[in-house]
Amino acid sequence: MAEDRPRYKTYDRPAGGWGAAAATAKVLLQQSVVTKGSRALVSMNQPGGFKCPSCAYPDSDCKKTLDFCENGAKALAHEATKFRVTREFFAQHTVSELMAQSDYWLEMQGRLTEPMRYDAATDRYVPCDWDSAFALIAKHLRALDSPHQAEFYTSGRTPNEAAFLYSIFVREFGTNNFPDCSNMCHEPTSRGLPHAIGVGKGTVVMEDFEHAEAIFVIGQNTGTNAPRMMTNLVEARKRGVPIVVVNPMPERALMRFTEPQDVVQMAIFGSTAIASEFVHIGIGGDLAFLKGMMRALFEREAGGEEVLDHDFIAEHTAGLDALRADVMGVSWAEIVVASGVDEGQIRRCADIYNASRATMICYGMGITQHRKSSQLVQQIANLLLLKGNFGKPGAGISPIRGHSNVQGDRTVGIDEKPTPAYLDRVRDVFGFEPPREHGHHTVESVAAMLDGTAKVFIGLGGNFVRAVPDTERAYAAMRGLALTVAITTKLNRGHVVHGRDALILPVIARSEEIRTTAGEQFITIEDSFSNVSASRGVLEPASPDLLPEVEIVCRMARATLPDSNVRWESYIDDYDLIRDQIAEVYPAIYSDFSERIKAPRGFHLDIPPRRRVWPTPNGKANFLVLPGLEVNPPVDDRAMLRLATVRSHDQFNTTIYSYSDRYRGVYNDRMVLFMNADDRAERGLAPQARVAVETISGDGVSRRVEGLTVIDYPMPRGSLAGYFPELNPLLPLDHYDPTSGTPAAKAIPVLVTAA
Ligand SMILES: Nc1nc2c(c(=O)[nH]1)N[C@H]1C(S)=C(S)[C@@H](COP(=O)(O)OP(=O)(O)OC[C@H]3O[C@@H](n4cnc5c(=O)[nH]c(N)nc54)[C@H](O)[C@@H]3O)O[C@H]1N2
Ligand SMILES: Nc1nc2c(c(=O)[nH]1)N[C@H]1C(S)=C(S)[C@@H](COP(=O)(O)OP(=O)(O)OC[C@H]3O[C@@H](n4cnc5c(=O)[nH]c(N)nc54)[C@H](O)[C@@H]3O)O[C@H]1N2
Ligand SMILES: [Mo]
Repeated sequence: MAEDRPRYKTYDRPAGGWGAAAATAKVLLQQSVVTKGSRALVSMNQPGGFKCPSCAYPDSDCKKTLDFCENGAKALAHEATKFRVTREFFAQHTVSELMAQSDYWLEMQGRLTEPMRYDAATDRYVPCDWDSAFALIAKHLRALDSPHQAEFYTSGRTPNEAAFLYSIFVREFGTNNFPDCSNMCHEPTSRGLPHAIGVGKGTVVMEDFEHAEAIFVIGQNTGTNAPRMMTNLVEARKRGVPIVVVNPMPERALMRFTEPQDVVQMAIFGSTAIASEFVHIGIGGDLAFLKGMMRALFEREAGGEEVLDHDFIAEHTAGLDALRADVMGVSWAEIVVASGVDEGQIRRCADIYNASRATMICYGMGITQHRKSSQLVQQIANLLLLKGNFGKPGAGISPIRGHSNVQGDRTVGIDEKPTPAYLDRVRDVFGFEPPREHGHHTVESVAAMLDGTAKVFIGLGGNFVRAVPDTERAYAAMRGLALTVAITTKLNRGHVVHGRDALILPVIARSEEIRTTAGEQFITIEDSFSNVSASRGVLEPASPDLLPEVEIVCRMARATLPDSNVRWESYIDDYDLIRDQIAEVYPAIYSDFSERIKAPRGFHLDIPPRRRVWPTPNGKANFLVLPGLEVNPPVDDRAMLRLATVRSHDQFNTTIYSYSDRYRGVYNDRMVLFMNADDRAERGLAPQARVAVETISGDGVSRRVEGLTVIDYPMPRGSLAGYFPELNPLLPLDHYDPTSGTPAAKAIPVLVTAA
């Protein structure tokens, strides 16, 4: 069909608007859930309803009757889909056949319906009752020589209640091996920021948008990955607030946007220009850009102007002199080369920052996925501290998280490096001695599988094997395991790349009701702005044989730890009892959890820097130095290009909704490479040439992806972009930020050659 042919064409309309409305209608139709889906959307992100399963952006606090975006609607439609993966489906397809299918095809088969076990004799998944599934898990776990031979992954859609119990189960079992999707995502925020301001979370709340006088959006594709934030940006622009966008890709929604919920703007085909300043940064150029801005401020101070907040600095901070010496030690010429941005523009951005009495800096994966990401996050904090941009309305740091509960999972115990104080609480509350040695993060867990130490993998949500780096090695790693368990809603690669024994355990999804013998239960999540709120599904579960994640965790624990004194059975029925335990383990932030959660919009977890209290060892906010201008090791090859692996507008991480990426003008193709036309021509490549990409790495492993089409795109020279997860085979496992363990998925050194 001509419709399905790849097409590449500039998208010159504003993002959002009628295009978004049409896409919402289309996906409901495609999943055959127009009535059911529309009914569910009315309850999404409303008090008494359920939380969007897509991103972690908070609900609007104004009384919107509809509070969802195009991409939330896609997530919901794919969850509420009428299609089902049944035992007949598995009887019809061997696992080898399923392996040959695309990620898109696997996703489109629909919701999983009953527990299944891999049968090697027939190379098929066969039905398996829940009790036998838990018995199989227990058998494998109890057979290990050491609890550290098992890896317990969590993906960020898991609610607080299930994540908390999982962390208790795994610690009672005896390990801190908690590889987590956060390890690939905002871990640099969690590990880097505490040294600067004492917490590893953002410090802004929704109302800060109303008071901000300048907003920076760095390395984040807002219109696609946190679309509800566009409402805040549109409102800010209408108030005349300058918005500085720093990105190697001129993302459409950050240039021009039509608010789909603004009736007037929709009717008159109006739109709002978002970026008042677009900084076309080279990949990895952010450190130099931030230092350039700080240098401009220091120069003005040296010239006699008062631009820094001296009272704030004197009372609340330490380390300014060392920072100034470091920043003044790099020349403008070096800054311009390393950032790819001219001096005039950096100074202009510094002027915008200087003129604002309250600045917010929001950032995403463009900051966190480099080799020195944790320290790069600290440089953002430096810039904010210079003008006292913490603890006042409209100001602060705002990591825009990914998964809807990725932040909450970490708060309630999913942490491979738990603090001694937390472990003492667990011991006192639950009466067992938790392991003290640190466990594996995601990259370490893959390494442990490769070297044969790890034998069992349990995935609470997610699609681990497709999300991690080094696809081929990751597949080999999974296949070497004795048991893999996928606790999931939809079919994905992690089910077909599996261990010798394998289980698929299907769960009740976010939009669906949870009923237990004690009545209807709700779960809770924590959003990007640290609000904790309740989520109650409204739809009938996709199948009668699904279990809630809480029950799966409890029954896994009960089967594995028959002598446990933890009251697993009671938690299955009554989720308030779980919240009471969370309150006991975290009295400082979660006291009275069961009561406070009754407020229609939940409650906010205390973030001390909002009160200008800094839980750091010296009790101050610290200016921290990262010498030099590079966040990725230099590569001695003049033909090298830096590749960022990014999301399209039509995917949720490894879930592919369609092959198109409307705002970047790509239709029916994901095997593309966004490239500067001069970089292309320099390599003797014709427009839309077919190319191969190869990673430059010193480890002797060949990493190559073929069959990509080059698209001339406004990328800075030397910077390339392409899609995750198709390009994960190019990302070496050891190419990560050592402080956080986060793979440098935005900065893969590669060569591009004709195919
Ligand atoms: N619809 C939808 N929503 C999602 C997701 C999804 O897949 N689909 N995923 C969720 C998850 S888990 C996450 S973590 C978030 C991710 O949301 P984002 O943080 O927006 O993630 P990416 O799409 O990976 O791209 C980040 C942006 O960084 C830019 N970039 C690349 N390299 C650099 C650099 O060196 N410097 C700068 N300044 N920018 C750079 C890219 O051009 C891109 O615009 O979204 C969440 N929300
Ligand atoms: N190259 C490269 N790699 C990356 C990234 C990148 O930008 N570039 N981004 C990284 C980031 S930020 C992240 S967060 C990770 C994502 O890694 P993951 O979180 O592991 O991956 P997802 O694709 O979000 O997982 C999708 C699967 O989750 C299951 N699922 C959906 N809803 C539910 C639910 O309610 N409960 C349960 N139990 N299961 C559910 C479904 O079966 C679905 O197939 O990928 C990382 N990998
Ligand atoms: Mo993420």
